[in-house]
Formats: sequence, structure tokens, C-alpha cells
Amino acid sequence: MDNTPISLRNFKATDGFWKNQMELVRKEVIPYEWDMLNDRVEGATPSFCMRNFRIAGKLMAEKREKGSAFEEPLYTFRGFEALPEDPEHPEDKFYGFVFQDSDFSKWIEAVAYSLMNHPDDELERTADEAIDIVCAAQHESGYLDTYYIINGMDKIFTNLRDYHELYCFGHLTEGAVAYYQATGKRKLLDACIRFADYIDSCFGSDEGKCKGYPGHEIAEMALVRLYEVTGEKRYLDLARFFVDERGKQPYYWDNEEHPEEKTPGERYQYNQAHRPVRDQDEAVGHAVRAVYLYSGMADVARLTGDEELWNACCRLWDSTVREKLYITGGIGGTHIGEAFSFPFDLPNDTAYAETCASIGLIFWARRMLEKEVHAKYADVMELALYNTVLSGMNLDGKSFFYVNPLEVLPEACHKDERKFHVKPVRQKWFGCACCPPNIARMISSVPAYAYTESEDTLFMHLHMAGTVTKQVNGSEAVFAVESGFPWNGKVTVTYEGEAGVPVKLAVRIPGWCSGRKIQVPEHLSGSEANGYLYLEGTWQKGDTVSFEFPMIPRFFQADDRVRENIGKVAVAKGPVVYCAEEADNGANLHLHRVLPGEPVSEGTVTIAGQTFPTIVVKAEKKVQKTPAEGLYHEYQPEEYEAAELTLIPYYAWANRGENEMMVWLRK
Ligand code: FUB
Ligand code: ZN
Repeated sequence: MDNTPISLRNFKATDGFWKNQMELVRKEVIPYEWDMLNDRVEGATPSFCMRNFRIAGKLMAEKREKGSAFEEPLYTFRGFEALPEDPEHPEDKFYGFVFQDSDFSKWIEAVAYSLMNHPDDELERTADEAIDIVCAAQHESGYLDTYYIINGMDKIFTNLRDYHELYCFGHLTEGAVAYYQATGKRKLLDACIRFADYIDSCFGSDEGKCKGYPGHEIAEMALVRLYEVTGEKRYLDLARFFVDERGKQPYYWDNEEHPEEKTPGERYQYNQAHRPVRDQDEAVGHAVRAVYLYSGMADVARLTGDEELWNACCRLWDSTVREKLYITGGIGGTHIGEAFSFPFDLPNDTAYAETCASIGLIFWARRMLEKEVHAKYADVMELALYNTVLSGMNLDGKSFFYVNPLEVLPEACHKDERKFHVKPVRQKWFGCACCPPNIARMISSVPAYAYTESEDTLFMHLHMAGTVTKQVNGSEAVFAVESGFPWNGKVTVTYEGEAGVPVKLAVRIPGWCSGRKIQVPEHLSGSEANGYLYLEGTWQKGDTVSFEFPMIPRFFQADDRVRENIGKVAVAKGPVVYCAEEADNGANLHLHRVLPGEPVSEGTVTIAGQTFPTIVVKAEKKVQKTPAEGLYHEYQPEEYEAAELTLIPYYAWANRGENEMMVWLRK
């Protein structure tokens, strides 16, 4: 057995922290998103998602009555943006982005995980009805993408670079597999299998087949998932084909008609198709695309034992983590192309750090872990999860960040065009609504990132409380985990399964902790490898292992090559990064300089009815001269007065209205 994520069914969450998040997604986010997908939220940008499926379903029904749906092409290009309704035929138009279908796919995936965590007949009924609407839109060939079904099937697969059909297929498949695993219902899965078979009949290395590949990756990892659930090797082969074809010269996309590339760099760098993936060693281009590709590469490398491909994954991992990762677990230094910038270019106030990109980074990290258990991957997974991913959602689950900056001056967001992408408060929804439903599927499946299992070992990557059941040679090992994460590092694991089950427990020792204390019953032995403590022996009911991973406030500085952060420090405690917000410290955060050598104190603050820990750091604040001395004046030693800065968890910022925020503080 490989090392794969645990089934959500084998995990009962008791974790105060994550259970709350998962419940928030179940009770607030999923119903809210369903209303959004049906354009029922007043004042929010309409989604058009289910509307498009309904229109496509109606067209398919009409065409079935008339005969072949390939007749009468309807194609007219309407651009990516939502257009005002055509007064003559409003009901027949596709609205929204070309990948609008994927909003449903992510939603159904979140629903699936939520049903596994918490069965809910009403939600399942709503999901089944939604699936009926989606499946009714499927073309008789198996093709299922409303943009082309509505606009004209004669143009399918003619713009693989930009038009996201294979992306929509990938998301639909991920959702379908999850829904099948949650409910045993095959309707959506069978629809995806038909779609996959259709794609497989069109693409591949056989003569006469199309040699194209997706402009926005995800189909690779989705096909692997479909392979794993069906056992059909063609899907793995197709995933590998897409991975291998990418970036080969002459470029496939040169034969498609495209607007000019807008992003600087080698041709097709934006899509990671500038050269074959095996020859790539720098994470480049659109950040979400990149990490979705690398996830698929890691999957294919694991399943095919392809070491060359795996080595490329490792080089790309190092490039991302050593040169292009924000301290908050965000990636994507520039809004131009929503992309990675050059190494060490990590601006704070113009950061992109898209929520989806950090989610994709987590997908990738877990896939790296599935092939190589090493704490360096889980450390990044944890960082991205507790900081940028959670920051993507308001504490009430009703509004969202797409971009996750590390420094905000609201006035600049409103008046400086270079920062228009940075919103000082979370938004109800977005015309391009990729992030909110991605957060929902991520959070509701978080136990599958916390724990993976191989034949005889349960791996605890994230210290998430709950009861985990693992089968070993037909016996049941059960571990009850209590955890103070992310606020304190006390973790206890009590064995509650059958006595003597030959199971190993591998617990990650977080990279941020030093001086941990671990107590293990005498009849168990422990050994350490790659940042994990492996415990084995004859487990007895009631055996308790206790860990204390000291979580203390720590000051960090960046590599000198991160020019933005020279002379600055950031503060983190355990996996949580902290920031200063105007609500606690008044305006003009930039006038402060913190004193990292001084002792800090800790307290609490209430934000939106919830209590959060604070770290209070000693600082000095520049005394401003009155009257002001003019825009420029001869240098004189500045005067500072004693001050303090109260820091809150980064992910909780912007829950008290528009205000300044800073992660990196001058020292
Ligand atoms: O292109 C589909 C999604 O929209 C991407 O993943 C996001 O970055 C946004 O551009
Ligand atoms: Zn997004």
C-alpha cells in the first residue's frame, strides 16, 4: 500500500480549532455558495454557474429532439466577462468566465467531504438535484462544458491554452470522485467517466490524436484520482501524456489562435509550458497553474516510479520554498499574470498570494509527502493552511479574500492603481470566484491532509485532534488524539484499538519547534527520520504518548535578497504568523520600530465575537513634529517614544472593518 490520505470516514474530528472551521463551512459557506451559484445573493456579483448548466441542459434536450447535437453550431465569441443580457434571447447565452462550471465542481466536492464528516439528508438532496441539472447538460459524446455546449460545439478543443475545458473537466472529476466516495452515488462519476473517455479518444500519443494539453492544469491530478477510484489505467496514461507533452517543441499552442502573451518571460512560461516539465527547475508563471501542475507531476511520478519526473518535482519544490514563498505560506509575488515573480521578489503591499495558490501548494505538499515522508513538506502545508488559506475567509464564512497581502494601507488600495488588486476587506463574491469554493473544499477535507497512511504506518502531519481508525492486517488500530494546535503545542495520543496490532505511528516534529518533550510508554520504541518520530511496539489499550512542542513567540528576518524586508522582522508563534493591525495600534503603523531583543507579553483580543491570542511586542514610535517639517528637511536624529505593538494572528485580520495591517515590521 502506498502512503495515501486517510478516508474522512476513518476520522472523527474533535479538534476545537478545525472542527469549528469545518462546521463553519458546513453551516455557512456551503449554503451561501449554493445561493451564489444560483445568483440569489443580493448585491454580490452574479455567478451564472447553475444558470449556464440549465441553459446547456435545455439546449441538449432540444437538440436530442432534433437529432445530432453536433449540427447547427452556435458559436459566437463573447469574451470572458459577464455581458449584459441580450434582450432578444437572454435565456440562450453563456455568462461569466469560461471556467464558470468549475464553481459547481468545487462546491460539490466540498459538499462531499462535508457529508462524510457530517451526514445531512437535506444537503445531499440539494446536491443530487444539482447533479441532475449538471448531467442533463452533458453532450451525447460525453463532452461536458457549458461554455462550448452553449456557444458551439464546433469550437471545442480549439483553444486549449486559454479556454479551460480540460480545467473544467479536472474540477468536475475531482468533485465527482469525492461525491461518489461520500455517497456511493455514481451519476456524476459516470458522467465524468464518459467525459474522460471522450477526452481520451481525442488526446494521446496514438497517431491522429490531438497532441495538446491543458492551458490551466488540474486535469493531470484529476485523472490520477479517477484512475485510483476506477483502476482504469488509461486515465493514468492520459495524465502522464498531458504532463509529458507540455512544453515540447514545436509548441502545440502555436497552432492555435491566441492573443499575444502579456506576461514577460519565455513563451508559454505563464502556463509552465516554456519547456518540457522534466527540464524545468524554477517555479514560474501563473502560481495556481504551477502548483496544480506540480501536484499532477508528483502524482504521476509516485504511481509510475518515474525518478526523472520526481527529481523535477524536487527542484521545483526547492525553487518555490527557498526563493518564492511568503512567510505566510502565500505564493505569487505579482498580480501581473497572477504569477510567481523572480527569485526573492516578495513585495508585501502589492503581493498577489492568491488563496487558491496556497491551496494548490497544500495539494502539492501532500503529494510530495505521499512519495517521500519528510517534514519539510508538511511544514509548508501547515504554514499555508493556518495563514494564507484561513486568511482567505472572513471569520463568519461570508466574505473572502482572493489576494492576501502582507501589508495594507486602505487608501492605497482605493487610489493607487498598482494596488487595485489588493482589497482592504473581504468581498462577498467575485466575478472570477475561484477562491471561495476552493477554500470550502480545502477546509472540509483537512483531515485528509493531517493524516496519511501506508500499509502499517499512520502518519500525523498536522496535529489535529480526533479519533483515527486504521486497518492493519484485518485488525483495527484506533488512536485518539488531543491537541492544543495551533495555540499550544501539547499533543497526546491514546491508543484505543485492539491490543498488539502491529501499527507504527509517525508523528511530525514541526520545523518551528526546538526543545520538544516526548513521553512514550516503555514497551514502545521510538526512532526519528526526516523530521518524524516513528513509534512502534506492542500497543496496548490506554497507551498514551504525550508531546510538548514548545510554541513561543519568535522573531524572524528574511534573506537579505528579499529587498522589501531588509531591516524588518515578522513574528510567529508555532505555525501561526502574527500581524499588526490598526484596530489595536492606531493608524500609521509605519512609524513604529519594534525591539526584537525585548521580552514580549501575551494576551487576548475579541474579534467578531471570538477570542484570539495576541503577542504584545515592545516598540518605539517616532515622535512627529508639529508643525510638520516639510516634505524634505535636513537630517536630524529622530525622536522616538516608548510604545508597544499588539499583534494578532494574520488570518484574523480585516474582520474589524478597513484598516492598516503589517506583517513585516521595521526594527
Ligand atoms: O483560471 C481559473 C482560475 O481563475 C485560476 O486558477 C485563478 O488564478 C483565476 O485566474
Ligand atoms: Zn482563486
